[in-house]
Amino acid sequence: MRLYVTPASPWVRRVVVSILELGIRDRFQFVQTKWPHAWATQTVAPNPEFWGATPVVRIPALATVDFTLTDSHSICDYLNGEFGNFRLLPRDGVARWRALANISVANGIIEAQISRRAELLRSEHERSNDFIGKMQDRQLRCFEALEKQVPAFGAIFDLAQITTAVACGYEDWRYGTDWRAAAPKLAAWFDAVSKRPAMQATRPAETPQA
Ligand SMILES: N[C@@H](CCC(=O)N[C@@H](CS)C(=O)NCC(=O)O)C(=O)O
Repeated sequence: MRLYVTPASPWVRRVVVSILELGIRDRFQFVQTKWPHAWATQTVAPNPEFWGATPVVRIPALATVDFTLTDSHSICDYLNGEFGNFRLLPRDGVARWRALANISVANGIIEAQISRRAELLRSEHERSNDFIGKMQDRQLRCFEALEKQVPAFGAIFDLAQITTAVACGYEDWRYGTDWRAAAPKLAAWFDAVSKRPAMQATRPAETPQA
């Protein structure tokens, strides 16, 4: 299976951490994609093979022999069901809905982080500081909400924890450490889980330019 990736993407990171945590790295060929900064506002063609693999042209995308999954949610669902015996996310029941509640908040952070990044890549005269402020406010509210959930985090580094850790890691890397004052328990938890080999192996780095 071919997984299209870049080292900067938090959406890619939640998939790759899931793969490493499940111990199934050898089943995947990682295909690096390159992106010019113009991706934020223009249609760009990172790689002809990738363009052919998905009409969405976003990463991550996973091409299997039978089908292509074109977002991190469906890929994580596939990994969890096909290879994880539902270890990353319970198949059903209240534990599933509780996990999805945290996942949706952590996803809200990542969506805001990436929207803000795209806005910051616009030229200064096009950029909306109101929009950037709105995304920052959302990120902070969501970090504060996850802070309240930390005491209930379980022993398994599941998809809710993986997605939360990826949101924390992207924030530290791209936007700095202000969130830590608003969410000190979350920050301490993140520092502990960051030592896991899967987190160490996927530390964010700038996307190669096309
Ligand atoms: N909801 C999607 C979001 C994927 C996404 O936005 N990926 C970004 C990189 S972090 C991307 O490929 N952006 C390129 C573009 O929008 O043209 C997922 O969960 O995979």
